[in-house]
Amino acid sequence: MSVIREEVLDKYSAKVYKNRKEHVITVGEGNPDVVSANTRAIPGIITQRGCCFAGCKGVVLGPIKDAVIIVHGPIGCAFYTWGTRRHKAIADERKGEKADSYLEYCFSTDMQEADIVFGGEKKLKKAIIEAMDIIKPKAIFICSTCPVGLIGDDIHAVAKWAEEEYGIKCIGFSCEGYKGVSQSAGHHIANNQLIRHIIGTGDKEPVSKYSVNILGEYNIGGDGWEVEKLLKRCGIEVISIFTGGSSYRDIKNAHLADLNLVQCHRSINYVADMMYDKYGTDWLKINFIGIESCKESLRAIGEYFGDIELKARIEEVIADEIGNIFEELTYLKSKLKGKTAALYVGGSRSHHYQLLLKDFGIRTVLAGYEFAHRDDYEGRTVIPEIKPDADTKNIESITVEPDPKFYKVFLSEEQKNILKEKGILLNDYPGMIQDMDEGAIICDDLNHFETEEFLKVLKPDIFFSGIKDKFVIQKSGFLSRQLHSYDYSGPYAGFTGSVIFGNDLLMGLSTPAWSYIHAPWKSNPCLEARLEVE
Ligand code: CFN
Ligand code: HCA
Repeated sequence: MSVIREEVLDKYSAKVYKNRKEHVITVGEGNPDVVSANTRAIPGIITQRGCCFAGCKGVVLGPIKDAVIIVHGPIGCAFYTWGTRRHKAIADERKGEKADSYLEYCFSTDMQEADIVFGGEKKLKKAIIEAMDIIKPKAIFICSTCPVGLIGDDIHAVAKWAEEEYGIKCIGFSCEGYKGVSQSAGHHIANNQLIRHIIGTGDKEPVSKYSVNILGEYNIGGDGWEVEKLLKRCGIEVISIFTGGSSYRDIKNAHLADLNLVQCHRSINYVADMMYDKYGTDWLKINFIGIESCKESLRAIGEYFGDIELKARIEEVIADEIGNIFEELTYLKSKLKGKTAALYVGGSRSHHYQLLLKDFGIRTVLAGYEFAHRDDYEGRTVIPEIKPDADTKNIESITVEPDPKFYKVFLSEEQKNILKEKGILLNDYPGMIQDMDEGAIICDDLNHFETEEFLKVLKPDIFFSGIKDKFVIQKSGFLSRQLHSYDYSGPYAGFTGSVIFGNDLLMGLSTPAWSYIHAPWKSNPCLEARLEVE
C-alpha cells in the first residue's frame, strides 16, 4: 500500500477512510487499477464538484451563441454561470441577417418567494415574451434550477406554448441542480435534448470532400478556433462544434458531416453514440491538447478517410506547424524539463494536459477528476460493428457494460490486437491510468483537505486546478494555474497553443514573487530600535 496515499488518508475517521480509499489509488498497485468514480460525494467534505444545472446550462448549452438561454430560478444560478467559463464566441455576420451572439447577456426569471409558493410558469412566459420583443432569437432554451423541480413548474409545456406562439425552437431542459451526483448528469440531459430537437433539422450540405463535427470542444480561451484553423489548413470542413463558439444553426446540420471528432469524451460521448445510432456517423477519439497528441490526432483523421492526398497535406501541415514553433519549443523544454505537476480538473483535462506536460518533460505525480466515470480513468473500447454474442467469445475475461446498441468493453492490448486482425473497427478511448507512471497518485473527487495534504507530501512544482482552490495553493507557496479558465490566457490547443502554455508556465515558475512568499519579518528584523539607558 502506498505510503503517500496512507499519509493523506490516515487522518480520516474510519467511516470516511472506508469511502475515500476507493477513490484514491497508486498507479501500478492494483491489478488491474480500478478507481471508484461518479458516486455521491460525502456531505460536508468540501468537494470541488458542481451541480447538474452547471453541467447542462453552464457547460454544454452555455457556449451556443445564438440561443437565448433563460435560467428559470433564483438569480444566483444565472449569475454564477454567466461569463465565468471563458467560452469565446464572435457574432456571425450572415447575409441578410443580423449578427447574433447573446453570450454577453444573462437571462433569468429571477424567482422570488411568491413564485415559489404560487408557481413560476407565468413569470417564465413573461420572460419569453420579453425576449421575443427585444431580441427575437431563433431558439430559446429554458433551464430549470432546483426550486423549479421541487414546485413542479412544467417548463416543457411553456416551451411548447412558445413554439406555437412564435414559430421558433424552444426547448426545456429539466436540469435541476440536485439531479445526479455532479455536473455529469447535466451533460447527459443537454446531449439528449440536442439530439432530440436540433441535430438533423438542418439541410446545409458540406461543400468539401471531407467534413467533420468537433464534439466536446468548448472554445475556452479560443481553443476551438485553433483546432478549426488546423483542420481547415488540412482541407477538412468543420460543420459544427459542440458547442464552443457555435450556433444553433450549425448544430442543426451536424448529421450531414462525415465524421465526429471527440475531444472531451466525458461531456459529449452521448451525442457521439446517439449520432452513430441514428445517422451512422462514425466517431474518432482525438485530442488537440499537446504536440504529440495533435500529430497523432491529425494522422488518425487522415487514416480514417484513407485518402493519399489528404494524408500528404496533413504531413505538410504538421511539418509547417512544428517548424513555426521549433525554436521556442526547444527553449521552453530546456527550462521546464524535470519539473513535476499535479492536475485536478473536471472530466477530461487532467488526462489531456498530462500529454502536453510530457511534451515539455514535466512529470505528473498526482491527477484526478471531479466527476469523471470509470471509463475516463480506465479506458474504454467501443466496437460498434458487433453484438455481445459475436466473434469475441474466444477472448477471455472481457467485461461488457449493459448497453443495447454498443459493445463497450475493457480490453487488454492482446485482446485488441486479436479483434483488429479480424478487421473489426475498434474505437479506443484510452483512460488516464494508461498514460500515467507507476507510483503516481490518482484521486477522484479530490477535496480541500486532501489538496492541502497532497501539497505537503508531494510538493509539486505546479498544481493545475480551478478557482475554488487556486489561492489556497498559491498561498501555500506553490504555482497554481487554472486549467478551466487558463487564468485569462490561451488558447492552449494546437501547436501554437502548446507554446503559449509553456510560456505561461515558465513565467509563473520564474516570477520573483516567490521570493516574497515568507513574511520578511520572520527571517529579518524590519524595525530597528535603539535602547538608550541613562
Ligand atoms: S471545458 Fe470541459 S473538458 S466539458 Fe467538462 S469535462 Fe468542465 S467546465 Mo471546467 S474546464 Fe473542465 Fe472538462 Fe469536458 Fe470545462 S476538465 S470542469 S464540465 N470541463
Ligand atoms: C463548472 C464550471 C467550471 C468551474 C471552474 C472552476 C469552469 O464546473 O460549473 O472551478 O474554476 O470550467 O468554468 O468547471
